[in-house]
Amino acid sequence: MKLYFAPGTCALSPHIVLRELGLPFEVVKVDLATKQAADGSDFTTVNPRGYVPALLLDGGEVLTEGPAIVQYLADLAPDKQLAPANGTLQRYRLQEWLNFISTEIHKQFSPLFHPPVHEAVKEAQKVKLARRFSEIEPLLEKQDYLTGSRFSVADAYLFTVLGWGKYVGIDLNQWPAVTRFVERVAVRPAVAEALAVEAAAKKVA
Ligand SMILES: N[C@@H](CCC(=O)N[C@@H](CS)C(=O)NCC(=O)O)C(=O)O
Repeated sequence: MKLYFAPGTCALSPHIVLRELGLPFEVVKVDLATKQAADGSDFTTVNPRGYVPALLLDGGEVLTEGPAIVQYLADLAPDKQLAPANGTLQRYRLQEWLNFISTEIHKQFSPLFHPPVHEAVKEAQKVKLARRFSEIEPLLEKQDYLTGSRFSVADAYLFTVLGWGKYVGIDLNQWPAVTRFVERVAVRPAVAEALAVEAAAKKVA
């Protein structure tokens, strides 16, 4: 499998999951400005929407959309228990979290990264995000991970988006349990590895 990614983006979530699962894969860096991939391909031929992550499967099919990719990966190695079994209420709880992170956190961050967006809009986005972090705080005071005591693909995604606070002036220290969550996830060996690979890729032009 090949994971098309750009350092520091939402593609970190499936990158972490691939490493947590110990699956064989390659990472291919994409220049999001030019849509050129480091393997020489025009990334828009891989994902016509032009955004990462995209996962090229061994059979040649391409899977896109982070929440779908991480569930596909988790189901390749069910023994690692990064997602509850399909059809169970717990699996829908996981999907509830993935959708919440995608729509209520990830996409609420997006305008903050666009310079033309008016400051007042950015401030309103930050208020929305703060409300979401305040909702998660009491849960993470009670339990280590979103779905309980076990790390899941939703935690990889939450960790990824929480990492963006520092770039847009959101100080996560206002939410101590959320901050501890980030610290707890950051030291997982697979996560540290993914972060190191992405940091190295960022330095290469
Ligand atoms: N709906 C997509 C959104 C992916 C997305 O927002 N990717 C961003 C990076 S976090 C991106 O590649 N943006 C560049 C672009 O849209 O041109 C998903 O959940 O996977």
